Amino acid sequence: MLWSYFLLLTTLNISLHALLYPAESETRQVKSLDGLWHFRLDEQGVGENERWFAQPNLPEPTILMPVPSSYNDVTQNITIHRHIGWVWYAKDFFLHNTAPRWVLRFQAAHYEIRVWVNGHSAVNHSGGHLPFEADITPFISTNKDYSKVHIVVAINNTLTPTTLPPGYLQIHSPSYRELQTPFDFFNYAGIDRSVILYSTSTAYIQDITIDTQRIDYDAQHIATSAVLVYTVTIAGVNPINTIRVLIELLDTNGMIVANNTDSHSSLVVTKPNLWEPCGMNYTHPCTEHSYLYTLQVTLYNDSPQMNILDIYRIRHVGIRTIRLTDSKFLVNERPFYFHGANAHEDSDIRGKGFDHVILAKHFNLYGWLHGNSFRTSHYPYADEFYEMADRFGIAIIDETPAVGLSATQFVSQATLDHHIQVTTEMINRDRNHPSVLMWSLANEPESNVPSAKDYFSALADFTRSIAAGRPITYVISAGYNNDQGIQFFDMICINRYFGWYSQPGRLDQIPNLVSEELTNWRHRFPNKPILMSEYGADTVVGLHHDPSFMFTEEYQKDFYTAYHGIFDNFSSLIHPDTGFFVGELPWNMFDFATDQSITRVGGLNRKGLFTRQRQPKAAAFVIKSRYEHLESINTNDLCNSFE
Ligand code: BDP
Repeated sequence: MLWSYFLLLTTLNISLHALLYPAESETRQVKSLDGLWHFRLDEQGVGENERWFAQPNLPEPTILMPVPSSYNDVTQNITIHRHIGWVWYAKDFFLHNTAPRWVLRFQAAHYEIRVWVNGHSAVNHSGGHLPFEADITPFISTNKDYSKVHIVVAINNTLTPTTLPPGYLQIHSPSYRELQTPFDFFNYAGIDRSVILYSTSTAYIQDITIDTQRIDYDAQHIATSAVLVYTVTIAGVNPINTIRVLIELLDTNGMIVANNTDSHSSLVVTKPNLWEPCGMNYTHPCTEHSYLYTLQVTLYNDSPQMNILDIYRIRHVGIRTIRLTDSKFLVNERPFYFHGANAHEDSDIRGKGFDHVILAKHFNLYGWLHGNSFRTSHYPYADEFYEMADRFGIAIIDETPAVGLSATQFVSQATLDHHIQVTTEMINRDRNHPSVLMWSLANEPESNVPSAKDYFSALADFTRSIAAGRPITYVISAGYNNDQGIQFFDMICINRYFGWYSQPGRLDQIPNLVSEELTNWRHRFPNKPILMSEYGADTVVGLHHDPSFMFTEEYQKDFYTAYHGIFDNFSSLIHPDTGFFVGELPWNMFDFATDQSITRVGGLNRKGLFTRQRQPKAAAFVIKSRYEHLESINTNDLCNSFE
């Protein structure tokens, strides 16, 4: 069956608007609802029938639970750790009636969510990892100076064959229920990102998109001008011609470098400062900042007074282009080489809970490692990661939560619908971040089965129409000769574990196997650049053996070194004329939590270059010195070859 994505779009009611990050301005107030919330399990799943949302307090027993955080590892209670099903959260606060419109925003919660405000159903959402919000103005009293607000949230972490990621509930006995997850990370749940209340005026800026359309260069490859195209969407006003809009682009000194008064048009910037990815010899180190402009959008009343109604600023506008040739990944028309590491949102106690300490450490460690890129394996991360990546010039491959797809999913219309929905939500949220260089639509699907062909063809067709100038890919574990879907995508990203899952202990086998693998993929797809999107070995910190044995720090070092020589043979950086290999992303930057199993000692995947506490293993120093070397490779002489 050939899926018709046009039909899907019309029938699906996909939200085509981004949810602008809640930012304070002269016209917008932002209030954090983070902190301790009341929390309880609902093991029998009775809360909704018993109308817990309509009661002044959740029925006891409740405990206090931090938000944001996954709830699983905060207590000493194994029942909470491994709970499958509904949990409830509640919080009370006062809201001063200082604005005409209040929006309650969840940066993410996992997985199925219902929200009530003062007893009214405010919003339902399916899927972790992406924001959702509700205008709660109708539910708060406006006849006083303040309102008392009672929020109740019910969350169910049960994954099903049609959720993303999928999951399979096994009921072995009434006391032994198990959620089988076809992916290798713990299914953390709860309100794991911030909860925010923000205000807008009645007429407000609903959405902004901004993309670099072109950059012109002089003979020295210095940018002489750039054209940015943008769209501003306005809501809450009728008729629209009573409103005026002013769009201004500000440099880092706050000087206006371009402006316009159309809601959908372009900005021309002369002598632009480009956003550059870090860690290339022609750019900056990953500890220093890339150039970011601010886009300021102001909404006025079309009256002689020109009253300001709303102001919104995007502070991370980067001027840069992306283009793929058949063998290179070009950023600003220069070859870019991904040398970073994959990660997970994962840390002690918090699980997948967002935390500024973990965020700052994340980027400090990429800076230390000279790591210029990461993939948001295996789901979109918190917005703050993208803002930091924009700032430092760290490249992101932004990934949907479609991990663990098998033949069952490829024949499910519900899965495809949800995959399209989640891809749309991710692109809408992240498209204005210059750091996002590529969309990855799935990790290791069972793409060798025949039904994968139509599924990925439909998904690629749909995504191309909204890709905002980025190439699209998915990450492959299937073989070069049997993958059915990547033909519809732009880049080949392969995960390979020679010397670990295959040929265990045989480091000597790695070079030939890697070489054969890259050659075979190239032979089948001579027009698509190739990236090693995962490779790695579990390593117990402090375990040593000479000669190197699996799980020791020596083995992890030797494992990586065995791959690197071959990468260099095919590198598009080292061999500008013949190379087609555009990057390497070890698995993983940090040890991370998984289900308990006989292959995961202490419930951790230990392939981190760093421990879960962010301390380096010996291999981190090997990777660091390799990346310092890659960063020093002179590509200046290449800069004009692609114009
Ligand atoms: C890869 C998966 C990744 C796993 C890794 C591993 O993409 O999610 O964590 O294997 O087993 O195949 O370490």
